[in-house]
Amino acid sequence: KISFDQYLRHAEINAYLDQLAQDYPETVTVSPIGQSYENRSMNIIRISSSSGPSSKPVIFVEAGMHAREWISPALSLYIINQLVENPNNSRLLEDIDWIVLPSMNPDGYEYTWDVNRMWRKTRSPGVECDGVDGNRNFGFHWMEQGASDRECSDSYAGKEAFSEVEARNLRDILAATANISAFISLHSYGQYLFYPYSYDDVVPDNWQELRYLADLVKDVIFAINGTKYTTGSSTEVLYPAAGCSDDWAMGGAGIKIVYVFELPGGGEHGFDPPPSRILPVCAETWEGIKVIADYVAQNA
Ligand code: 0X9
Ligand code: ZN
Repeated sequence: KISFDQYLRHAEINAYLDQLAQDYPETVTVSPIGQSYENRSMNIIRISSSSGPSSKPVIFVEAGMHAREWISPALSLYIINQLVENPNNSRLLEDIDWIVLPSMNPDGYEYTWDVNRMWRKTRSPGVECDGVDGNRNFGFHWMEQGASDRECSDSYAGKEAFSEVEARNLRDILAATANISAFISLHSYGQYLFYPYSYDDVVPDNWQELRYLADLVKDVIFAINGTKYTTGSSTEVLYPAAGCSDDWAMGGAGIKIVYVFELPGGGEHGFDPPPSRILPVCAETWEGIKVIADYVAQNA
């Protein structure tokens, strides 16, 4: 049984997914999308009320891109837990299939447990410094702005677009999955809800829809505990950053509803909210995620 009073190691995350696949074989499928640089298995969980093929719209959730942002995988597990183990949420499976990738950067994540709590990047070796910022490595307007060509930078974009196997694994599963209506990337921290694009000061054709829905999410989250989110394209409200997975999801994979959550911070460095904060942050954000789900169910 999962409890949200502690953060889990990569192996424990995968063990939880496997447990669910065993306990709920009619709704849950767990499959590897590939391995990390250090050969850890990157698993997705598909949650669907229709076993076998389905033509429902899919919501795809990606977590753990940045190793130190521990609240991100934690929230992805909470989403899975709510969808699979809370019967009150069965309506969320009526019109939607869910796919969650809880551990986008397993090597970096384990490194934050064992060696350096503030590690952000992947762990592929470099000459001067190791690792690439996965969220600068995607091949849509790669390296144009807000990314670094210096190995030792925390926003090092890599030698080339998709140099990182983890980014290629996500790219390939997005391409291989039909009917993805929404893509949600979970990060921390800052209480932002971004929609694309982040490579430059441009917005997609449907920016008004994205803005409207972002503001609904923001209001619902605020109503719970007064947590204030800022909404907008990340270029306009934070900074430009080319090569992010959300820009790829929209510009490369053609997904129309795309968001990045920058979850609330905590702890000494902002990236380490104490375990007692896991549950409140997950619970309030889940209310926002459900707003996106209802919108997708009605409009996809
Ligand atoms: O810099 C990033 O990759 C993200 N911030 S974080 O503190 N989690 O590292 C912001 C991403 C930029 N915005 C979008 N991808 N939309
Ligand atoms: Zn991040």
